[in-house]
Amino acid sequence: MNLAAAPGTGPATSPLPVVKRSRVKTFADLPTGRTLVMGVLNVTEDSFSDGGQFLDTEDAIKHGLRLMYSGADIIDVGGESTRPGAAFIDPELEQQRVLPVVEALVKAGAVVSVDTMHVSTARAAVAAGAHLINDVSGLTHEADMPALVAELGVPYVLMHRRGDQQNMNDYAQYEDVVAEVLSELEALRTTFLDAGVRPEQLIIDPGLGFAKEAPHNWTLLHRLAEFKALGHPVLIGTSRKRFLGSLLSSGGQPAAAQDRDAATAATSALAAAAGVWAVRVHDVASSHDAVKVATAWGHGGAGELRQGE
Ligand code: PMM
Repeated sequence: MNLAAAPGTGPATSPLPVVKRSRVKTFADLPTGRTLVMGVLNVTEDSFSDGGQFLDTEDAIKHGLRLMYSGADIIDVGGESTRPGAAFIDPELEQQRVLPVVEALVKAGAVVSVDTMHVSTARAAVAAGAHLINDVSGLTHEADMPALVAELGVPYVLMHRRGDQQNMNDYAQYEDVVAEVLSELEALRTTFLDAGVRPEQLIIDPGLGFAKEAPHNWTLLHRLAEFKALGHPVLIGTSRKRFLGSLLSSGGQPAAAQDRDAATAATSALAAAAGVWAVRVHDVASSHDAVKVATAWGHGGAGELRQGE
């Protein structure tokens, strides 16, 4: 397949940006002394905050490089919108969108994750150099995912969700959101371990905004320690989400998605102080600063941050 010429990835004649080859990074190269910043790169037409901006392959690669130079530790490349009500897309089209971007960013020296619910896309992205799989399906989509993760041996983000992008809001009903999300994640974890996945491969995500209303999201954020207690690294995604828009609303109108980055950075600082492994954000620079502040605060003056950390 000629990925550069694939439909939905830009005109066949448009040359891709020249990407200087850097030393290819591995997952083990990621810093360990602080919370990591994962930059969001949606190669989609309809993601709620940046849909349509980076559908063209060249624009997507350029934005990925911008995220990298802004301090992203990981670039999360997705080709299918997961916002409530989004249409399902064919994994073939998803691959046409994400694979050339994954390849180019890996070549440029980025650690790359692929945000996908599809086994075929996860497999192809890892073959193209992706270092981890970020699956928001909560295993509601493709039952073969645990077998693939066991086979590939790569890190995998296990996120909590109920239902799919078309009906998940109907399932945002909990008696005790923390207890229920934890027990549903534990059941999923068992499925992965039974399939042969090693515990060290799993990264846990409570899935903020996925079958959750604003009060659920705030309760989950308030009690991140209980997710850390599962014994895996924890990832959270608050970036520009609806619950931040409602918090910042004025005159009865939620704040626009692009006006939620300061609030996102505040959640990054608090999540870093709570010891999460990574925050997934659109505006990398502000969250990178936020994480640095939280780390320095946590050290209480004992030990300097190394350059670049
Ligand atoms: N949120 C979105 C997409 N992918 N992945 C993980 N692990 N956690 C999240 O919270 C998450 C995600 C939706 O946000 P977007 O449409 O702005 O990418």
